[in-house]
Amino acid sequence: MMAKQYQTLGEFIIDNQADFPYSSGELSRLINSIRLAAKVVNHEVNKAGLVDIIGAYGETNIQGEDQQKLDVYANQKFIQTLTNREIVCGIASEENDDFITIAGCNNDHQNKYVVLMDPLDGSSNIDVNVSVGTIFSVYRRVTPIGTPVTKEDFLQPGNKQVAAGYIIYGTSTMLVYTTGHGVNGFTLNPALGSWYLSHPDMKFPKNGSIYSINEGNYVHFPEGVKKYIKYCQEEEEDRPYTSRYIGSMVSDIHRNMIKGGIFIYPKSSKAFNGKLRLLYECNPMAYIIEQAGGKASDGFSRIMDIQPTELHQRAPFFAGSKNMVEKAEEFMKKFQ
Ligand code: P6P
Repeated sequence: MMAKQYQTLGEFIIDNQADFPYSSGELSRLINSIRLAAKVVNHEVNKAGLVDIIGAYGETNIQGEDQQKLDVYANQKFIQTLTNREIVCGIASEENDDFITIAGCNNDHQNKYVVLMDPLDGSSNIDVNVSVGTIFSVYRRVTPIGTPVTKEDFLQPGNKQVAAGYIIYGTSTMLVYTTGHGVNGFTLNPALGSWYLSHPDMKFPKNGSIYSINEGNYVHFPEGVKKYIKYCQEEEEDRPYTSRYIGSMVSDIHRNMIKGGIFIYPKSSKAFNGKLRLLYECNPMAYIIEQAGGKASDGFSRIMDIQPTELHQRAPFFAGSKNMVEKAEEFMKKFQ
């Protein structure tokens, strides 16, 4: 029997050029550059245990977190690929204190997109062989083309994103992204170096029975979160739910998008605005989740409507199946 023929990412981009309105092909070239860098990073992630590339790099990033060598490697690869292909005019990364200006070969700043990224999210899991991910977010610049980018180009609310996606380096490597016309998932065939449309038109189940939260922080949670956790654990209706927490947000949310569920990283007495970064973790994941029919909030209002003030600011994050997020928001609004 003939093996099922899957469309490749390249074919998909050509067939869906209309997804990139007003784009002179830059956005599709941007997605192409992401997939190239992802293949290179995937190769290193998959052999991390074999070469001396794991373990702390001896530096700490702006978050005060030990930089794993793969963090640094992934950051360099994505920046290099986006820079070399003359596609973007600026990049902001979790691993860089400030944004990077890219002038283009004629030093003319003619490119119109900026990219914000977490090059290797969940990197503390690298040494224990748990899946990690890359997260990226794309905006049109808001300052005049032809001038160097400013912080204003990066401090845009998530509702202005033109594209967002993640790569999950798991049992298989997948690229999942949206350009505002739904969400599609591509699986890498490492033998061929090709990405295949394995998950067309992904939809976030409206309901689910998985809740993902680090319950080790329970005593530090707001009352509303504590009440919601107890609600998930009660023997009522379709509950108790199943608790699943990988500690790698891309993996937790990817699983929940396939099976249904809610992911919560709330504020706490230990982390007043939560831990996750608004610009390059919450917003891109929220864009994907909403495009797939799910919901993403800070427990009270839409995460993508927050007007950012700082590049590395954090936000509480409640994301996933629409009905589950709305139930959690009920508890937050009632108990704070
Ligand atoms: P905790 C990984 O470092 C990360 O940024 C997310 O991917 C993950 O969801 C979260 O932190 C885990 O944090 O405090 O539960 O270990």
